[in-house]
Amino acid sequence: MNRPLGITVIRHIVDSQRLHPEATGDLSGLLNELIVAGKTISAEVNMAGLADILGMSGKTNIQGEKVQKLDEFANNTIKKRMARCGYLCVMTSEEDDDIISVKEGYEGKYTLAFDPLDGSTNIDVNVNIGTIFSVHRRRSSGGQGCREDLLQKGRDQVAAGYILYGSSTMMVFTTGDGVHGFTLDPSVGEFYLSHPNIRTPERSKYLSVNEGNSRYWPENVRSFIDLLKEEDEEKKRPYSCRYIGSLVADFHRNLISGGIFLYPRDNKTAKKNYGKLRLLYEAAPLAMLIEQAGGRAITDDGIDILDIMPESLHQRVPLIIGSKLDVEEARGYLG
Ligand code: AHM
Ligand code: MG
Repeated sequence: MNRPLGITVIRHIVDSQRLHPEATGDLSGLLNELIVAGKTISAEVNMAGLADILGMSGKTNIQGEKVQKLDEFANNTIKKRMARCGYLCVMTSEEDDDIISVKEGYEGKYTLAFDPLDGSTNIDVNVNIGTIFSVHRRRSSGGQGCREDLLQKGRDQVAAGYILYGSSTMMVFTTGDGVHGFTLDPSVGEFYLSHPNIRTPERSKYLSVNEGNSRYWPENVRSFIDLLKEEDEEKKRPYSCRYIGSLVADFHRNLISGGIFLYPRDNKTAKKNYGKLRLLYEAAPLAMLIEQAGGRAITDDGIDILDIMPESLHQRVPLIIGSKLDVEEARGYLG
């Protein structure tokens, strides 16, 4: 990549803002703060494997500070940074039970929902993890925001995206003008545009599902997944199976290469009767991204994820997301 000529994420955001003369710059400012938080988390994630070697995995690190677990670190980094960015009125995190207030005097017009470190079971084994975010415009007027500001349909998101900590760190986001991907050059500390206007293939290449749960799935889900594994020359089936167990990483691979990811409801536990994944922190932001890239996201009974009105902050939802033709086939089959 030619660095001096590369388009940085900030330049891309500012250029996009120029297309909207009515924009105040607040959304650009908010994204900029998220980028800084993402870079901070990325640096820490890259050090995670060294923690033991450097003797920092105990209770205190060499500076005498308490060492936090990586997911706590990510959560605190975003909360602290965003609470005084001046663009938000309230936040919610997958890691916190209740809404998160912003600093008094710094209230702004947007809300933020985030999963600080998705795929956290993969942290200790050096497998890709990521931060997912979702931004809405507030509904209340002035002062601190409230729960109702956060309980909005995915369809009304003004921005959504993720930062993936993988073989390289990538930021992928949309503000409703397509999906764009940026790769972090760690030697410069800048994200450069590497994947402009991502379009996901219409037909899947990969099938991503936790087959270990198959005995607990509803019968129609099980037979639909069996169908994806049957030979079909025209649809190039059976699809290859790929399942990382980090939604953000499974999603990213399928976004680029084409794929269908399913986390249906199961009858293993009462909780998972609604699926495992969370509407506000996982399903809705990824649904906005996939629709912007030409794909689809639905529940296992055929409802568009973006049309679901959330009732609670940590609501779970069965999720089928990915290439348009396969997700529409699922809708026809299951809906
Ligand atoms: P997390 O946010 O606590 O990490 O949990 C969500 C993760 C997703 O990233 C992933 O798709 C899913 O859980 C994997 O679940 P399972 O191990 O049941 O297949
Ligand atoms: Mg998660």
